[in-house]
Amino acid sequence: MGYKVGIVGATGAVGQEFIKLLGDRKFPLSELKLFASARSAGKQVEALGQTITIEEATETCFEGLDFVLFSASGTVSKALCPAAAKAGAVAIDNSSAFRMDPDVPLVVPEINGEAAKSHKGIIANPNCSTAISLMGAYPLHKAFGLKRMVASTYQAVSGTGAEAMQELEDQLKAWAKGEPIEHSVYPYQIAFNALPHVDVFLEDGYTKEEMKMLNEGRKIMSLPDLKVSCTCVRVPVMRSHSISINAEFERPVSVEAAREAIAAFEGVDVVDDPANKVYPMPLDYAGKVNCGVGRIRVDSALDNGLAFWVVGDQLWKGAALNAIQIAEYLVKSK
Ligand code: 2RA
Repeated sequence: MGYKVGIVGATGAVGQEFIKLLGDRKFPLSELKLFASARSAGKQVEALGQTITIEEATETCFEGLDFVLFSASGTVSKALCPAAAKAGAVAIDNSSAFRMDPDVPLVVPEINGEAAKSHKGIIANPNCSTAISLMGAYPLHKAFGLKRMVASTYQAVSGTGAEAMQELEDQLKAWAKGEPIEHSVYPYQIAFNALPHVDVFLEDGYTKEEMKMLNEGRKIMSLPDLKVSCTCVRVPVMRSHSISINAEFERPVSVEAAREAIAAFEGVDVVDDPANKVYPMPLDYAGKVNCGVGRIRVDSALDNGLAFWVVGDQLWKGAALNAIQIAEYLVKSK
């Protein structure tokens, strides 16, 4: 049996990865429809061996579809996910629009896949740095009982989209030619820099991105009392996010038991032999399905503490792959 799938935001960085991954993973497709803004409507693109005309995403374009994968703005998702659900499709939304809605499951399939089955037409995909972080933190929670996390992210420009990826490339080329480096996507030049500013600042000094780690982490892991303090930093990396985590647990920890717990968890690899310079790095994880965890060590600054480093492809596990894995989970559950 094949499924009719629509993609809203088909021309964006994540939208392009949706198309690639549906093909690479041989998702059982009977029809693929591509939707974008009016500006892109009418363009023809080659996708999965067929020429597809991009349609404008409207409230009436979802009839007959089984799944609609969204990676557009929160405004677009708020307007169109309900319409997709009303048309009988399952809307899997990569924006933050519905993540904290009590009626919308927020899902990382390896962690709380079952929650996807309780959907009422919309399923939320977590924020990229949250999904990647939890691929390291959750197996350790299962082993030792997670109480508190301090996380520092090193986020790739792909998290901002294709325009930011292009800007970083242009800045590096300008530098190589000795030309002036211009910037427009971020408040400052990103090449050779690090910006402690991802998303909007809130009154308490944290950013919305930093609060996602707390709020989404609590919902996905069903840990309402989990404490998280996060600092999100944009770095001149093209595609994969990295996160440094210091975590405190209920029960005594050991590096050996931590490595075993992570190795036993689906979707994440232990990459941890620092004496031989073996640890996960963003360049190694671009285009990888799994996330990698390394630099695992006892954190003596905490009771039952572990420090570790998680790396994952922001466009894949941080966005497009996780959404498609949710659809795969529902298909397998039928
Ligand atoms: C970012 N988490 O990295 C946001 C969106 N992917 O910019």
